[in-house]
Amino acid sequence: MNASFIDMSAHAGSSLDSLNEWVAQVAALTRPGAVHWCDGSDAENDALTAAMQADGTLIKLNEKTHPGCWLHRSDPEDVARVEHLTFVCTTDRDDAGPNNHWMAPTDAHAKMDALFEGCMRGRTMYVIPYCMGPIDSPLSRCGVEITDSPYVVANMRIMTRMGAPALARIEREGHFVKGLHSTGELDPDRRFIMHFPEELAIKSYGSGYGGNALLGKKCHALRIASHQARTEGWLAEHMLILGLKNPQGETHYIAAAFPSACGKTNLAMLIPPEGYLKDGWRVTTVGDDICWMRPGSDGRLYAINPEAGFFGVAPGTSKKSNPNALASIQSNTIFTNVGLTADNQPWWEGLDEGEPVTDWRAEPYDPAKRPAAHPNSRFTVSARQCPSYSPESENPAGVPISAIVFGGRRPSLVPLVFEARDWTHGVLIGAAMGSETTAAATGAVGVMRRDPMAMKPFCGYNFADYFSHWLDFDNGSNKLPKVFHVNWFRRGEAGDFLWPGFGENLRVLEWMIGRVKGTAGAVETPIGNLPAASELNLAGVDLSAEAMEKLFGFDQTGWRQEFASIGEYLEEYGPRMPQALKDEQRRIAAQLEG
Ligand code: OXD
Ligand code: MN
Repeated sequence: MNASFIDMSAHAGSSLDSLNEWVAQVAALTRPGAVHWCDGSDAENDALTAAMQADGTLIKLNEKTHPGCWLHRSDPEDVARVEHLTFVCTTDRDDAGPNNHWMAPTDAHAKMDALFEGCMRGRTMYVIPYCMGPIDSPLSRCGVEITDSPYVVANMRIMTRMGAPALARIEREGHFVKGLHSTGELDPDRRFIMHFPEELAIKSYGSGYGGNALLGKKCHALRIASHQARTEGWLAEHMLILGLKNPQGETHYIAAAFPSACGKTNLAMLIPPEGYLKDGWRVTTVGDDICWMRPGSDGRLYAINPEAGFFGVAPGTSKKSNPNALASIQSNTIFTNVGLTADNQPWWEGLDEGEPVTDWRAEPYDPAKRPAAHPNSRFTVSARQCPSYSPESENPAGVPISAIVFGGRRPSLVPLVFEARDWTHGVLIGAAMGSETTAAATGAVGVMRRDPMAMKPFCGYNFADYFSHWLDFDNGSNKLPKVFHVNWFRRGEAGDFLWPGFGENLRVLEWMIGRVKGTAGAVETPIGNLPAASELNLAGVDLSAEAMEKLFGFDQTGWRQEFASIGEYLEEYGPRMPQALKDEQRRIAAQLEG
């Protein structure tokens, strides 16, 4: 081992003892050639990127059009999250619940340690201290990821507050989430993502893909944090956070949960339609993927975005769908698995300009063979580069949430928007969420599945307990947000999308804030409150009669079947499922019979 890389003395004798001890244990197991403690500095990043450029891990993009941008091509078999290889390892299997793959912690440790044994020989082991959330926020939590991937280091530097300030906080607090990662051989048969919520620990082997390897993100900020949040009385959610400023100058914050690759980044960065812009409406972005929230002293829920960057899906990002994202990724961005133009610019399907000549597998572009960009190709960029970035992202107190929105890809049945009658009904709406699967995880795309609160791949414990935890927030003293459900993806008979989406979604947000303030009307139905036709501003939107009927109508027969299926789904969780949720389902199912 190259001792010159090891600077343990700097951390000796302090409350970092447990960190030093763990690092030493991991080094003894994995046998790296060198150990490097990451400080997050520019100099460190420059040295790492230069080394990655030299060995081909990173390819420099056109410096004139995309200064500071890089392309990384992953192993073709390692392009997405692997839900079938992701485990929650609790002592009692029921604590992980039917929503998770489970393995006994001792078995999981033995399996992983056998994989990690000697796996970093000849490689550098990086120790990455990071903070999820503003460095001085009581809502934030710290972790340390040990990895042998410099690509992971470079991405973690963008996605988290990484380096010296995080290490100082860990030293103060004396505790942190332990994440151990190795890319291993990138062999899908030797790939596992294991979570040990009771130990606040993660072990990930065999993948370099973001959701499997950037352990601060899905593994820590959702799976481990959801467990921590339950024990500490807060919520860790798969939600964007946006600020909506109205012409009166009031800003309302909205948190919205959609499954992976269903438009969270687009909604978080929405640019209002022309008329709304003129009137003074603005959207600011606090987060695009993860939201940690807890009740403040006034009983409202206050939210932070634990992340510092965006790991967004590239395909489909365009001037029409998301001009703010496009502007964000013109510089200092790591692109993963996109195509290239002749002059070395990144290219993906849906981009307004340019032509691909090389595809994501470094082969000449041939549309008959494969798309230029992998459908789950990504950009990693600092949130501060986004034109709609909200300085409130750094507020240690978080932002007060006025509305929570649930939504999924539902080609049929589900109208454009409806509002929950109360919190319990809102929790049921979240629990019953369904959506078509996307390329963000390996497996078939376009298959309908229940994805409660968009947390199916991310909840670190039994969904039945998770729903109970949500219900507990309604304790008589909290002033909880209003809850809504949206569906931007309703299709007509011809298969076309009926709602224009993107910037036009502001019209729906406007109605929600009207409901929060008590100024907008609604029609009551068994499934919730729908906007009265006159209450949603549709001026300038050209909707067919079919679209009007499907987007704003309520199909009682279809919903009767849907509620029967929701009832069956809740039953799958057995006696742990909270009675209040089952009662709510039965009450609405009975109304639908009428
Ligand atoms: C993501 C995902 O990368 O949900 O955010 O897969
Ligand atoms: Mn996500």
